[in-house]
Amino acid sequence: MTTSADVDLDGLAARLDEAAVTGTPIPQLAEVHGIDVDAAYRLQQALIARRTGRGEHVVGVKMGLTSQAKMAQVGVDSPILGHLTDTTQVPDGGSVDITGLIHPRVEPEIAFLLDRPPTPGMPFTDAVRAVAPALEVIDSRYRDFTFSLPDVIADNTSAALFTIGQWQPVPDEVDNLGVLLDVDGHTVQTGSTAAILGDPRRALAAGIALAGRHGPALQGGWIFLAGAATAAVPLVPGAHVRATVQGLGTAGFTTTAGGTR
Ligand code: 0L1
Ligand code: MG
Repeated sequence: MTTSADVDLDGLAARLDEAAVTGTPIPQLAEVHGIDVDAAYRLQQALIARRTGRGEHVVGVKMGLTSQAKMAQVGVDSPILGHLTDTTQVPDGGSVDITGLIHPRVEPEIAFLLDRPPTPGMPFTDAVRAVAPALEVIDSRYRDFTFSLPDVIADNTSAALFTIGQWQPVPDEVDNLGVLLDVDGHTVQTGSTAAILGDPRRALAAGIALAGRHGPALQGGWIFLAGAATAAVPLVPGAHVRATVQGLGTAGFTTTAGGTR
């Protein structure tokens, strides 16, 4: 097996990028190429550099695998950090064509609007300007939605699409808000923000630590998607999807098999 020092990270980033662009799943990369967690974050940076080179802009970051339900669903047990870009944001109430995705799933989340570059130990209300309900669509570029920890990190933590509801003033408590995921008017998942590392503020602290170690440098005005409050559910065209977070309102979109956002 080659070591990560020998690996062509740009070449592997190109394979992951092409898988996403063409909607074609690929075999896992990490074990065969000796990619460890550190190299996987460098590979993720190379992938994002390809996309920003095409004109995408990074608008924030996302935490992944922040709940026991999600960790159990994919068999990986460590929180991870990915990038959010402008072209993957679906407006609240908008519609989005998902036919180019491979095996999309959707999950309800809570989002923070960063007020300034956060530092370790900064009080939550200094770091965060506003809070919103959110939806994330994840779509692993690997066959059968199976991967190791380095694989999923390299694949930008399966990030595909996201929607942010109306930003709200930071509430006194964010650690035990009820969360619903509705599809076509039926509640398909229920949870609590407590499922997000026990308290989504811990997800921010974990994200600050991961960003400090692996990048990117977090910026004021960026979105911080803190993680899912429930397991993710498969997403099909023609679905009306809505997340509700207690006291914060809703975020929603409709999926199509054609048309634009
Ligand atoms: O946002 C997430 O929690 C997803 C992280 C990657 C694991 C997955 O694809 O389910
Ligand atoms: Mg997520």
